[in-house]
Amino acid sequence: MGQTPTLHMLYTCPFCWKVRGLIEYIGLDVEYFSVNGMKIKKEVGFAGDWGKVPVFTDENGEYHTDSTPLLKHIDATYNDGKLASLGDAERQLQWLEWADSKMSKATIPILYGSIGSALKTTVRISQIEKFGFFSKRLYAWAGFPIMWGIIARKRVKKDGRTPKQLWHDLLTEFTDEHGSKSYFGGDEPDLVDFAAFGYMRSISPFPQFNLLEDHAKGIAWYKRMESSVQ
Ligand SMILES: N[C@@H](CCC(=O)N[C@@H](CS)C(=O)NCC(=O)O)C(=O)O
Repeated sequence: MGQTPTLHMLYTCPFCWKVRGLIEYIGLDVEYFSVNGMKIKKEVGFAGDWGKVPVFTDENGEYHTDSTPLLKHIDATYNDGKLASLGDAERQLQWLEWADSKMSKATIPILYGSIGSALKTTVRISQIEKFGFFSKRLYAWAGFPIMWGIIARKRVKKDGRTPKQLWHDLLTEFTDEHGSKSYFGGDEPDLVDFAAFGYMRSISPFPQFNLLEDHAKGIAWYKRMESSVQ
């Protein structure tokens, strides 16, 4: 039997939510550890030089990293690889890459793409993540102009679309690929559904989530995913 598996995560980390969604879906008993966002490297120091979350530690104390390999590992080890074997393997691989390259890049613009949204996001993060007393205040007031100024504005400008339009285009592209089915995986979600769900779910604690909620097909799929993990 060994120990209960653990997942070290940040509450606002999209990569962590990809993995957590799958864990919830298959009903695996896992203990979640929220790390301090200012001390990630130290808090997951047990996993060598990786220095990022999520880190999954299995019942034998062995650690596994990187969200997409983790999705495959958890499905293979605890779910007989059922999700990986749904549908065409090549298509699944291609769309996992699509989610990791396209959707992953859309989260920062929607959260930090304007000074107003950056402020809302950092204040919310300082409320829901684990921080020390001083680092929490420092993060809320210093974090947002840094994120806004450096990364998000550059990305929004380069893309040319508003962060909302970018998300709507991605959700259209993704849900069109479902055809007449409820999920990317068909009648049931597969690993691609969990990857996309994780990216979208990481935005759900923030007020900007309402910009995604008016994508009818996207939000209908999201709600189906949400009920599948409850
Ligand atoms: N490719 C990795 C990315 C993980 C990642 O970048 N996690 C962020 C949090 S959202 C992190 O831990 N960053 C800390 C750092 O890069 O120092 C995955 O998919 O798991």
